[in-house]
Amino acid sequence: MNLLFATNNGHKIEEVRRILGASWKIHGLKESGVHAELPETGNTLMANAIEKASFIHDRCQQDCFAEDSGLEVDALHGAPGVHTARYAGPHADAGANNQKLLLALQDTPNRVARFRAVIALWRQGQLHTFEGVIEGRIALEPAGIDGFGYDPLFIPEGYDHPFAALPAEVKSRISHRARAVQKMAQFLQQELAYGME
Ligand code: ITT
Repeated sequence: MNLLFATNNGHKIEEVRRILGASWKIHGLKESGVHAELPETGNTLMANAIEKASFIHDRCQQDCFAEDSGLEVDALHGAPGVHTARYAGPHADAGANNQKLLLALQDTPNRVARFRAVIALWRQGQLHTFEGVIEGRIALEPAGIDGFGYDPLFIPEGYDHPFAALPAEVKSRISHRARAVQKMAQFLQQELAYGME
């Protein structure tokens, strides 16, 4: 199945391809010739996912999905949440974001956090949403080189190392993104199965 993924984040595309396997053809915006800044003006991940998917759906007149994700830290009352990408400033890179997070938690024994992803899918004129969550905690210092964003700091529940230091296969199976994508894939597979009856 071919799917247009309304994102400019190459790491997300790579991960979704790994999660879904070769029978799904995931096309990012740039490789589809769509050069667009995606609007993200909402106050929730859901609102932003819908805004991004709808923006590309309107513009390209074709089925597509978008994903908005964020890190929620209990000791920071759910921050950075919807501001996760820009936690240390509008053009902050992952290193600056990670440093700011470590600083914010430096005197805090409570390291509990979770990643949440919301997918909005436009399919045959209808909007569908899917959510995935992974519980975990924030490490005391960064480790590992895989992944992106906060992966050097986020230790998923049941593991002793952050995503960036775990095999990519683990993240593809249990991450917030994996859980949301698996729900979307199940929905599309069911839809295809009904369509073939
Ligand atoms: P698009 O809007 O183009 O999809 P983006 O990077 O701006 O790309 P988001 O607005 O959803 O995406 O920002 C989510 C941020 O949350 C992302 O930039 C990372 O900093 C962080 N993040 C999300 N998922 C992550 C993951 O699996 N591992 C590490 N950090 C993650």
